[in-house]
Amino acid sequence: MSKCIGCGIKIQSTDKEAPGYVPVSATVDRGEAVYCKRCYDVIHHNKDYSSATYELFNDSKLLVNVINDYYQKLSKLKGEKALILLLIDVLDIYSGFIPKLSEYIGDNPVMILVNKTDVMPKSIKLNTLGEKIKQIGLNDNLNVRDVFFISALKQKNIDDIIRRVMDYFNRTYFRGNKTYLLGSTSVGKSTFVNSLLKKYKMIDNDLITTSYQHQTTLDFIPISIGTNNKKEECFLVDTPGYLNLMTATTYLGLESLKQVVPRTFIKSRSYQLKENQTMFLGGLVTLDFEGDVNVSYFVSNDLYIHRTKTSNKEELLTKSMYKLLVPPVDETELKRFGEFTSKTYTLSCDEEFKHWDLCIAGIGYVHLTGENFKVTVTLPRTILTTLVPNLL
Ligand SMILES: Nc1nc2c(ncn2[C@@H]2O[C@H](COP(=O)(O)OP(=O)(O)OP(=O)(O)O)[C@@H](O)[C@H]2O)c(=O)[nH]1
Ligand SMILES: [Mg+2]
Repeated sequence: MSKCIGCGIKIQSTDKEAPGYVPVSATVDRGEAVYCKRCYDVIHHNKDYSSATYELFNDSKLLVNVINDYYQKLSKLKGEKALILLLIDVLDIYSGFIPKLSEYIGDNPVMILVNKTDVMPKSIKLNTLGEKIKQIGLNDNLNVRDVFFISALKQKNIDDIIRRVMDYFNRTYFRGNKTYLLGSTSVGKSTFVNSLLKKYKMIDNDLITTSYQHQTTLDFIPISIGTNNKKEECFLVDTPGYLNLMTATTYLGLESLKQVVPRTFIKSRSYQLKENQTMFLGGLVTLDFEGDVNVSYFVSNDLYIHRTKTSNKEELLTKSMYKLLVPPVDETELKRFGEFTSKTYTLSCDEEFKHWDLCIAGIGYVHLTGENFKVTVTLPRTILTTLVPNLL
């Protein structure tokens, strides 16, 4: 049974609405790559298929099945000698690690590719981020060898990676001939494969289907990328994304994704706050400040930021939710996130802790400086927030 080259799913001709559908007339083997109807519709008509993901949040059994299915696919890697490229979104470094990954890949070497760096302002020191990211990987028992900062979309630093991959392949002790691209959904794995193939002139147009919607790649897609010094064929394998439940983007509809996922490089927005001010990131995150504090947001330029006196907060929330304060665009989207939670941090800056950075998974970074201040962060419980000193 052949597979769709766009998403990796097995081709079928019985259910028009299910992934993998190709009319019988088109399944005749002409030696060409076959795209299923879902991929065709996404590539040519930018079709919205996100309802499949959002239905999962109404049915916990379906959600568990999807997660189990992911690990079932990953279990093919158990015991295999391979090189792992783990993609992490630069706006999502803490939640981007796949839970329990080391149980599946053992001590195979891992190269971490921090993707989408094209959106980060030049002022951000990526080296400090790199050290943190390596440490998170090591703490997760991954055999992290290198951390690269890349842009799959803009083909930034792709050369360094392919050189390192071929280096692994050519070492005699490295017997496996597969490199697996792993990571959360929408982190840019398939974009990376397309970029690499285009850069080395193996293709002119994208081969694998990519989209800002989630769960685009549905099964493993092995791509031949050359031979090692024993003339064995080497494969780069694109894989389905892990459905990351700790990042905001997983729960957002297409309209909201356009506002939250940066499309161009981020222009940081800075505010000097005095006593008891509240700031909203759309209607998803509320930050209540006490004391004098300088705040800079490294989030999408299209994400609405609003500032008000804390005493006006509740009234504004009631009046402006789904209108001014978006996302969420409506109650259905809000409900996908489940309950909200608040956490208060009492912070000060000095010689040692020059500033603090709050990482909000999938949304970005909030950079805080002040002598003594408090910040209360209210957001959906499921979104991972991490506060670290001197990160950016
Ligand atoms: N700004 C920016 N966007 C990127 C980059 N790489 C990928 N994207 C965008 O991220 C979205 C997801 O990309 P995909 O390549 O489909 O992601 P994936 O990891 O294969 O996703 P799944 O197949 O769902 O697991 C698309 O809209 C891409 O254009 C990058 O380097 N920079
Ligand atoms: Mg993909």
